[in-house]
Amino acid sequence: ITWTPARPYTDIRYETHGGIAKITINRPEVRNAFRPQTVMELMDAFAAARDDRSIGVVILTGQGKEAFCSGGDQKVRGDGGYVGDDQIPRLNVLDLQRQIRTLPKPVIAMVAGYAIGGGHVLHLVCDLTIAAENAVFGQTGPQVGSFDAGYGAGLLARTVGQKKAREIWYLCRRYSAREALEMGLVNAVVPLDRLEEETVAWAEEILQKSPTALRFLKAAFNADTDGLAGLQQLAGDATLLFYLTEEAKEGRNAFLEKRKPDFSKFPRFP
Ligand code: 2NE
Repeated sequence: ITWTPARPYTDIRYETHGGIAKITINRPEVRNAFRPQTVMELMDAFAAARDDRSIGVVILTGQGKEAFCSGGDQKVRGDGGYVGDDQIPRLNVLDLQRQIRTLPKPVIAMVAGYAIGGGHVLHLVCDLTIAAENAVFGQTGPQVGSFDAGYGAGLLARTVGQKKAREIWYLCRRYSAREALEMGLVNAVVPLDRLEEETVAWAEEILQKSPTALRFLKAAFNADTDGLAGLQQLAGDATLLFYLTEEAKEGRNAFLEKRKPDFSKFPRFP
C-alpha cells in the first residue's frame, strides 16, 4: 500500500491512499504517548480529513509494532494537566475524543501493541478497531493517579458491559487481542504482518457504501450514548439534508427576494 504524505507535522504523520486518510502517532520512543503538541496536531489532521471531500474513512494508528498509544506522556504531566512549550497544563485529548466521535466519517483504530490508558480510550472512541495479534488493551489510571470518567468509563461500559468495564478500571489488568475480541472491544484480530492490509480492506469496503447513510448511522449510534450533544449531531445532519431540498431553498430564496415563501407545493408526507 502506497501512502502519500499530505501534511507536515512533528509528532504525527498524515498520509492518504485513495479515499483513506491514515493518521499515525509518531512517538515510538515513548510508546506513542501523547503530549499537548501531539494532540494539537491530531486535531488539525482530523479537521483536515473532515474537510477533504475525497476522504471517506480515517485510520488512526501508532508508529511501529510496540504500541498504538500509551496515553498521556507522564514525563510532561504537570500539576493541572499535560504541559507543552507554552507552559499551559492541558487535557486536550478530551477535545480530540469528541472530535473523533463527531467526525461524520468512520474512523478505524488500527492497533498493534499497547493501547493503554488514554491510548485505550482513543481506540475506544473510534468507530471500529482492528487489532493485531500482539495488541494489548487496558486502563492504568488508578495506578498512575489518573482516570477518564467520560467516554473512558461510560462508553467503555456501553461497549463491554458494566461489570467488565469496572473490572478493567478497578484492577488495571491487561487484556490480549483475543480477550478484547471476546468482550466486543475490537472488531477483528489479524496477524501483525497483515494488520495494515486487513484494515485497508475494511476501509475500502466501507468506501463502497453511501456516505450519507454512514454519516447518519454514526450520528445515530452517537445519539444513543451522547445525550443532547449526540442529538445535536444527528439534528445537524438532518439540517444538512434539508438544506439540499427545494423546500428549504424556497425559504432562503423568499427571504433574499423579499417575498412571502410559498411552501404550498411541498408534500406533507404521512
Ligand atoms: C505502554 C507500556 C505498557 C509499555 O511497556 P514496555 O515494557 O513495552 O516499554 P517501557 O520500557 O515501559 O517504555 C518504553 C519507553 O517509553 C516510555 C517509557 O518511560 C520508556 O522510556 P524510558 O523511561 O526508557 O526513557 N513510556 C511509555 N509510556 C509512556 C507514557 N505514557 N508517558 C511517558 N513515557 C512513556 C508501559 O510503558 C506503560 O505502562 N506506560 C504507561 C501507561 C500509562 O500509564 N499511561 C498514562 C495513563 S493516564 C492517561 O493517559 C490519561 C488519562 O487517564 C486521562 C486523561 C488524559 C490522559
